[in-house]
Amino acid sequence: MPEVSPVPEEVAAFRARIVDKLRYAVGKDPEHAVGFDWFEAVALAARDHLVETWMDHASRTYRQGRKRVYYLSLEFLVGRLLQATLNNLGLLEVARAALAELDVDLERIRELEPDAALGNGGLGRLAACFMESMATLGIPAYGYGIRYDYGLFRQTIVDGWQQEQTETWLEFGNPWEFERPEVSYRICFGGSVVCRDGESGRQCHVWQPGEEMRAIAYDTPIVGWRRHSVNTLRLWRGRAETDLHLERFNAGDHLGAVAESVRAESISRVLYPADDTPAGQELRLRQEYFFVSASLQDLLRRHLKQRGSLLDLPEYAAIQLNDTHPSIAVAELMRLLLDVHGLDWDKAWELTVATLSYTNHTLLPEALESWPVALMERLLPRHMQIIYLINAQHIDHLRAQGMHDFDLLRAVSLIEEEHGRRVRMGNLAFLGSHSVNGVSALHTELMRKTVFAQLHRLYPERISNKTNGITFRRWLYQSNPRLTALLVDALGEPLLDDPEHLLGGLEAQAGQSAFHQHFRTLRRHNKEVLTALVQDRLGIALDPEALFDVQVKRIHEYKRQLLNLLHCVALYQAIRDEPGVDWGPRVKILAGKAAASYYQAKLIIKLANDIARTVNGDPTVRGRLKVVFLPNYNVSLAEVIIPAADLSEQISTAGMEASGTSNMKFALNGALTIGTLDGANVEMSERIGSEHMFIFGLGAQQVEARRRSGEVGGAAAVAASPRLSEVLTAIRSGVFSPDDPGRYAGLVDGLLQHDNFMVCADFEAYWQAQLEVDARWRTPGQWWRSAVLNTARMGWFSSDRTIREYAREIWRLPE
Ligand code: T68
Repeated sequence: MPEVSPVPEEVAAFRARIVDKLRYAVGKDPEHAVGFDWFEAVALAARDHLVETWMDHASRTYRQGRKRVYYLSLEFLVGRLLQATLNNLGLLEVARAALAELDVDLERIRELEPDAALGNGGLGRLAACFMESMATLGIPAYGYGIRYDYGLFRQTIVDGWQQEQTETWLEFGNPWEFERPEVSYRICFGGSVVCRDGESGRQCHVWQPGEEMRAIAYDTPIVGWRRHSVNTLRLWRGRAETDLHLERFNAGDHLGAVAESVRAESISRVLYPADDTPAGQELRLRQEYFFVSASLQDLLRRHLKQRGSLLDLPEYAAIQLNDTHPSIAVAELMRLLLDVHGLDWDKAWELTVATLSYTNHTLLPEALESWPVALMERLLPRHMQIIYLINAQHIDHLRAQGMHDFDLLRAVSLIEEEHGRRVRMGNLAFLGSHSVNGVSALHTELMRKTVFAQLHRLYPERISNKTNGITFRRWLYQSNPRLTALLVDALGEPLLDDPEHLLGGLEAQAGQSAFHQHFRTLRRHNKEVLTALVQDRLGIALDPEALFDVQVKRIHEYKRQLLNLLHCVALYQAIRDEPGVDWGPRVKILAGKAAASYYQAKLIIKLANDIARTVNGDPTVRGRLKVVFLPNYNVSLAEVIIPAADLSEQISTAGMEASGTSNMKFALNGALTIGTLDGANVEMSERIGSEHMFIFGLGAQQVEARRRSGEVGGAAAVAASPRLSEVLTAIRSGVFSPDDPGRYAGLVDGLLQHDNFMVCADFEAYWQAQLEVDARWRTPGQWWRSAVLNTARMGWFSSDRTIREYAREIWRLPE
């Protein structure tokens, strides 16, 4: 990133601070310090720079009585913080120079920081982008979540299969956080509820819990661009009320003496390794309640301290629920207002709805959370009572309006009666919030028509759309410093402060071949960096001149990595059949994790590796196609892969990807997208121009129509496409799995019988779109014009824009 040469005095001061931290906080002198010691010292030095702005911002917010945003999320996929922090502080070059004087390379130090992988995928990364944008825009905000000891598992590939290892990101400590043992709340589970006569003759409910534990706060400061403001990411850790039961220990029961402690701490032990799969585990519900209760107690305490009454809560606090994972907040906020703070039901409900809002991230039926009533009654008996009461009021209200239709009442009820009695968390979040939003225009429209159709009819104003965005600080300035330098060169330094509006200025350069040349040169450099990484990790040599065709994201059937692999095989067969044709060269790069219990997704990873081994080892291919599966996809790997991609694969079954955000990262970095009209791809094509993307396949309505018509199998599509037939025959017969020829028989037969994700149905269209990709690639003037226009037209997809929309329309913050 272009930064004016650092001022020597600043460098000297920062160097002194690093040495100081090394000596007095890490306890080493420069002669004996090893790599991680240096990382820690630099991180602590950088953190010092945050603290003043952090405190200023907090006390200004307090003094001015500003409304605060509370973003409740079970996931924050933060990644590494060193470079992001130095960048936003404007200290990156200062730190680089200071370290160089100490004979230490910043790049090497940077690599030593573990990724904070406290999230599964897009939902968690969105929360991290939002935190950065809120700090940049000066919006006072707290992110609330869980400080997991183990983040998302580390993926290794053994003999082509995914294996999961624990991710020990805290092994060497975490220099960014402040432990706050004094900020701790009691969290209860189980027991029973008794009814007593309270003052003024009102009945009050007293929850007599069966278990108690504590939540302890850990704060990480999150700095905005140009240190505009610093907000807090407050993560909770579980602790027992009593760490060690001394009598039991002294009586010789050494394990029993710490059992309570182990149980309490297990609540924040691991990130639930689910991505759109049914969670259904008691621990997960405990985690959800644990962090929601701690966060609500914390923010109510803050509000009461400042305002003295809870009656004006919605004017000073906006609570955003990131998906349904924190939706027990509806019942918990009611409980706190009713039972702890003595408000009456109607007032409590009014305040709850006015304070809460909810973002939905998926329409997949299996990902819509619901909890068995029996489990809720056992774990959260008071909450279950409150949920029944909310439901009764809601249904009574509808009946009073003349609505008696049984199907309608059943659909909008908080309790599902069909599959054993369960609490529908989506409906609870909907009813308990004044605003419900989707994350792309198409997704929001489908929300209105499908999962929330009936509730939407009852509350037509409640659903709105807030199309996702990404922070350009990380996904452009940090991950692609060369492109950033080129953009600043072309558009001037102010670009960095307002890329959302100024990037468009690049359009003027889109037709200039000299500019194309610069664009190509920097892309070539980024591809060399990725090539070196692939060589280093996998021993596979890539040609940086080849077209880099990339699909990186969680492995899921609806994201259709399988479709990409079928194209891979088709291309492989075409190269072998017609060796004289000018194929490629192309490099297919895939990366992503499968949920540990998701067999089909793991089989797809195995297939990718089987295909890679066969194709890369086949001399007749002569390097015109290479296939790479990069293990352990995470934020840091994304930062290397995305700026090196020529083609971005966004090929989900239309109607199934709520938004996607990697699609935005690729396009911003000048990759062309091959994709379906799904999620935010639709809005990208409107803004970029569909002629600068490769759009193919069935649309959401066509997918729906096909499903309704009962056309379920892939056999017809296979019969109509000799190419697809040949591909599937090869995979089925063991061409890629000679060690176990039957490995993929089930997978292929499954496709023929139930093409649930339209892989067969879309194959031919995808193949044709890929031919267009090849043709455009062979016409560099056109390719690079499209690439430049992709970058130029992505300004709107900044998470600053998204956050401004939330601030104005949902949180109602003053402008
Ligand atoms: C993603 N959802 C959407 N879910 O799939 C993606 N789910 O289209 C969208 O862009 C993104 O959210 C941001 O809006 C997820 O990432 C999960 O990670 C998840 C985690 C636990 C349970 C269910």
